Amino acid sequence: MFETTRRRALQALGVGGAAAAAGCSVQAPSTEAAQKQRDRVEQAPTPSVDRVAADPTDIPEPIDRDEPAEVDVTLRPEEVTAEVEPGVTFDYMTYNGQVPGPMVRVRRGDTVNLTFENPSENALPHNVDFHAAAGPGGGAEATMTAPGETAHLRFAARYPGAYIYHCAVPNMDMHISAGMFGVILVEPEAGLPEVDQELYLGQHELYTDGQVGQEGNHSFDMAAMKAEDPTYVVMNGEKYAMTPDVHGSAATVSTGNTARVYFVTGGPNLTSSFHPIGNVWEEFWPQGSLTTEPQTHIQTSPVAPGSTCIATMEFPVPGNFKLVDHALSRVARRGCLAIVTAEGEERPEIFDPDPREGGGKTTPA
Ligand SMILES: [Cu+2]
Repeated sequence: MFETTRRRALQALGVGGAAAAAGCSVQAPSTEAAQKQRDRVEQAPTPSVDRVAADPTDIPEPIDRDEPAEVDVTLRPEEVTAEVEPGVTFDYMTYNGQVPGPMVRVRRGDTVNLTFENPSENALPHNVDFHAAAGPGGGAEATMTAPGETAHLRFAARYPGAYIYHCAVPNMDMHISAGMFGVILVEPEAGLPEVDQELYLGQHELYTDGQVGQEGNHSFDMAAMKAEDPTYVVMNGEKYAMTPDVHGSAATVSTGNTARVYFVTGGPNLTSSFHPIGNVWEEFWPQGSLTTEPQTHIQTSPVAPGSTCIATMEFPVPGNFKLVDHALSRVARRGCLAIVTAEGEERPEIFDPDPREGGGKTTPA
């Protein structure tokens, strides 16, 4: 009965059936047509939220218990209009109004009781596929909801690591590109080593009918997505979101601190070459799997769409440390950057930017 009702609701919204599943209802315009389209962005509406960028320090407390527990989690797919950068708006799809969606934290052996509420104000059906859930679709079918519906899912967190969750409706690439991805961290039974700072960052691509920086409302561009030709590549949903000039550094730490970064590539298409400029990943857990020993002193590592990494960094000297995708045109041209600021004493024995007596730079005589 419920299945039938839901299917009817989805069909009414034009998303049921094989055509939607194949994503073939949208014709790809020619490059010239796409260019013309890109010159015609609409005037920007008033954003419905102040910011869509998740606070990288908004992470649940480390788990402090020795027994399994039932953990209640509520996810709400929220369709919001927000700025990608000043003067440029985009209609995002999010979990709980932020990109990436809220970080969920459980312990191996816990049971997750998920409530999935699709608000009636939404226009589209949504769901969630947890890579940490062992079961069909990671829960996608169980949580498939039309606006106004609520679904429930229960699953055991059986393997330790950081795992992506993401929307998996038939137009899943579009929904992920509009912002629908996040991380569930399943801590090992023994917990994780204590660190001074934890950070949560997510990279993904926005495919729009505008150019980078072109003021107005950018609409989603299906042809650009199909061609894997993004307008913006961003961390936490907005151009240079977590830098001092926008929402502030992802974090400010003290020299001597250790930070642990939970990083997810939502994609839907581009692999991140994740790198900390002026640093290395002291410890690096590929794919976010905590079953293995970490790699050490890693400079740049691929993080594929639909995957994560866990990485620690140390700050022996002060300064701004840029976390980037080392496919650097995405940083210089498309907005993919976060900064961690370290404050403390200079240590010239480690790094001395001006070692000559008297200082200054020299030019040939
Ligand atoms: Cu969705």
